[in-house]
Amino acid sequence: MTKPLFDKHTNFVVKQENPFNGGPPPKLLNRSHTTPTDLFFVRSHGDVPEVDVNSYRLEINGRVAKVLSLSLDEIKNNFEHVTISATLQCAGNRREELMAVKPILKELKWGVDAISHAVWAGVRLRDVLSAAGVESEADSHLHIEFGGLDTTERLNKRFNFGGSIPLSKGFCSEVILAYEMNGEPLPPVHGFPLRAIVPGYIGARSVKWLDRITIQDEPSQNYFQRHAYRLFASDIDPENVKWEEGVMLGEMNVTSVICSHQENEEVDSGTVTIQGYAIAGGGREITRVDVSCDCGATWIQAELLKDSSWAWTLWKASVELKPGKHQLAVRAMDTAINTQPENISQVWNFKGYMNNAWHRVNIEVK
Ligand SMILES: Nc1nc2c(c(=O)[nH]1)N[C@H]1C(S)=C(S)[C@@H](COP(=O)(O)O)O[C@H]1N2
Ligand SMILES: [Mo]
Repeated sequence: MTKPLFDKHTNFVVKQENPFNGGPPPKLLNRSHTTPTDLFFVRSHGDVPEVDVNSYRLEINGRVAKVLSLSLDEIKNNFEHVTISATLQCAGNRREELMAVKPILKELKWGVDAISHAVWAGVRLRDVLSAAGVESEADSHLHIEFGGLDTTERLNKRFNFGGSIPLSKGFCSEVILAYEMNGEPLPPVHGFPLRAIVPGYIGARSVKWLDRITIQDEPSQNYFQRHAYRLFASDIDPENVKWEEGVMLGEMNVTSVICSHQENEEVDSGTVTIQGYAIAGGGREITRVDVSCDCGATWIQAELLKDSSWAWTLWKASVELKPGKHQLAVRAMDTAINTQPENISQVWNFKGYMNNAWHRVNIEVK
């Protein structure tokens, strides 16, 4: 087997080469709380831009008292260095299950692998914004637009990737501009030299190859804010869609996934250990993970391996299983007692986002 591009692990599953997209095999995904960088999933809408760090500048403009243009060294030297342990999840994670219900066109078929965890280091976004004279209280109604150096084509136009978050979120201490990932400089495929990390939000807002921050009255006009990454009802399709009516996605929802077993896997009877991950959006924490071995008729509580609020919770449960077919299922609950819908039909939408139905895996015990 040839090694995938961008220094990825030999077992990294490439979903698309141009632009490069892929993720880790589920069984390797929850082997450690922090995903090794060479297994960390990649979601890119355009080619990885080549950046000359000597001429690189981050521009901060729009509704600021002082426009800034910062080199990477200025970012590193002028602001406090901070680290945050945070999980990134794409809004398209688990789209494959939605596609099995009804086709979804022109979107990547993510299994449970569009999620990973890393320790990021950089500077707080709010420190940089404060240097530009942005005020958290007076400006709390504004939005922060992030622009990337990569380009992509949609609706016959070529443009840079971008998106935005409310200014109130941008002033939270967990939101950083990262130049390190797992103790190393940010690799090219993950956004070198600088990216936004917006924990608790869909991955799309953690803009890679970041070179522009614009403070503005409204959310970004970028395609990836105004068309893509909006959630529509199940009766909406590409023919009848009114783009402005979808919900612009921000915070993630609560979800949980089985990583230890794959569909139709055969296992030996006796003690079976089921493992996976769970994550709550918006900084809420996972309070409980329930596992069923009988299609959801009865449940047992999984053991939780806890970490910080911006991280996923890995979990495990051991069960005694007799020979025969079993449907494993998992559902999680967060601190706001949000839980997951039972059926995939309750969450189907034509862009294939935010699938958090109970995750089910059929196995055969021998
Ligand atoms: N500039 C830029 N930033 C981007 C993207 C992109 O295509 N271009 N993809 C976004 C999406 S949809 C996700 S889920 C995350 C994935 O981050 P990763 O590739 O480091 O896993 O990056 C986000 N940031
Ligand atoms: Mo994404």
